[in-house]
Amino acid sequence: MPAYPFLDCAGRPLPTDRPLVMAVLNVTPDSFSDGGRYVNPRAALEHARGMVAAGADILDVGGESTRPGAEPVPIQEELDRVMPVLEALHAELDVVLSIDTSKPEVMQAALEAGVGMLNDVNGLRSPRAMAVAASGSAAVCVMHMQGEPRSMQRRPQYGDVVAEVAEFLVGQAAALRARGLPANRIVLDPGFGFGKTLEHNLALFRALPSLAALGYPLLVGVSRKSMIGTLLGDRPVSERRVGSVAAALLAARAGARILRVHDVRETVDALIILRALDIDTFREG
Ligand code: HH2
Repeated sequence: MPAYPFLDCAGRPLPTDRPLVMAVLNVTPDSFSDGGRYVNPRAALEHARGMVAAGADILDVGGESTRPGAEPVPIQEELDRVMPVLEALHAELDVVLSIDTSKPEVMQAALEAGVGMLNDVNGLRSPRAMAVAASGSAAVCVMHMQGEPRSMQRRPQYGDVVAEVAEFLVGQAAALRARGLPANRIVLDPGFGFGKTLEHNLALFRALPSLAALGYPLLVGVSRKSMIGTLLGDRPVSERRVGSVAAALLAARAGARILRVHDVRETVDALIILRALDIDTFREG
């Protein structure tokens, strides 16, 4: 567990002593679960309002799908997708905004538009991304990915997946600290489904308590992903909601502090029940 009581998202504190809900808002034509639905800024804003009303703590806006096989999007196209939405959200909603991007140019523009978190599926591996992260005051989510979206699911291979993912995350966190980021602006994420087979994902999920003990809040994103579909007997994306909420609850119980989800109301409800009934996770003292 982190040794500090809050995460600093560009001056906005978020508590780290309870699981927070990060709502997914993809303004892309091709995301695996909500692609094409919120490309229009008005539709995106409407959906965002609903997710905030349902209890989202963070809105994670993405303009480039990272699903397996996805092709990269040019910088200007990604900016054109996300900036109008970020600006409208910032003007209207009282919630921490996160930008889901690996491009330093998009990070920079999003910081200027007031985002409180940079969420990089590439784990700040680009030195320019790291420099942008260090120049702002937003929190940073370092996610592990083996390879790149276009080819990452072809043949993922590890000796010891848990050890290798942990080593990468701790190393990137140390690099950010060396550039002056305080610990309370860093979040770690093992990156479920990013260059991982089902067995790799299961090993990482079972290791969540040890990953949560690395000294930074842990983010877990399994919502509607293929690991849920496979475990349920190859269910289509539209029928993975209950499985996703169940996995989010187990992640919370294992120490995850940010749950990245599509189904906000359902996840918030489940967390309320967990808090009320689960003496192990929420024992005082
Ligand atoms: N998963 C996705 C995208 N961004 N960021 C973090 N930190 N952790 C994740 O697990 C994660 C992420 C993929 O999900 P989604 O955004 O729904 O799909 P797509 O990449 O197709 O837009």
